[in-house]
Amino acid sequence: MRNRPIVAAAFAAMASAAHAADVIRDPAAGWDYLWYEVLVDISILGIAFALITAFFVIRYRRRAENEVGKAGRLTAAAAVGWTVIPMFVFMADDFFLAANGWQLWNTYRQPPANRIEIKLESGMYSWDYTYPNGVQTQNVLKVPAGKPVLLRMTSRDTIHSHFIPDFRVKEDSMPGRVTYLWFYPQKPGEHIVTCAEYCGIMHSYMIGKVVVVPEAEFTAWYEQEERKLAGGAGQPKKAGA
Ligand SMILES: [Cu+2]
Repeated sequence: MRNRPIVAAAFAAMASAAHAADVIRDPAAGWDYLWYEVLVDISILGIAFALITAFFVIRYRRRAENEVGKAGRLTAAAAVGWTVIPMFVFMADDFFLAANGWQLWNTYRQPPANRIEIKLESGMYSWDYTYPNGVQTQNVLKVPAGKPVLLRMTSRDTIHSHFIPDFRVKEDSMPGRVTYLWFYPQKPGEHIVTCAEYCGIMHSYMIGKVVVVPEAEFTAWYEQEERKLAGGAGQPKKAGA
């Protein structure tokens, strides 16, 4: 059945992280855990009900060609019991999962204070990012490892949905509204970005990537791009003069 110590430890960690603002907890682990929990629970319930059904099918099978069954009558108490007890078994598990999902969602909606904030404007068909220093990139979101990243998102045309499967985050971006998502890249690597809301005929080509690089490499790139931006087209001449 379930591994209770792991369950208890996971939720204790979530609860304590919610109170300690300086501790960054990766929500992705929490979503993975809940998904695993749902799979385990529906498997246990599914197997239990399949076994009970199989037992009844065998136990009450027709034994002779001309056998006619007779319906037994349940007492009122038995009828209520057969209805209420299985219902509570289901509902207890539903409430358990819903409560933990609610708690994790509320924790997730309070992004860490030391985040880097990047603006995203989505449009048919690209992801356009703007960094705090004004540097812009398209379809490539370069971020430093070890720092939470928050995207403030809007759209210039229709509804898109910025989905980064590896970080377990997905949020709609839409015209006239600012939405957000955040994730916590912890080590260098590349992660696919895809649009998860049908937005037009090129929807399936609306792909990008999150490129996570070491912090020093990110800072060097970031400052270099900032200098390019400040210098504009005239910069090489100035540098050579
Ligand atoms: Cu789209």
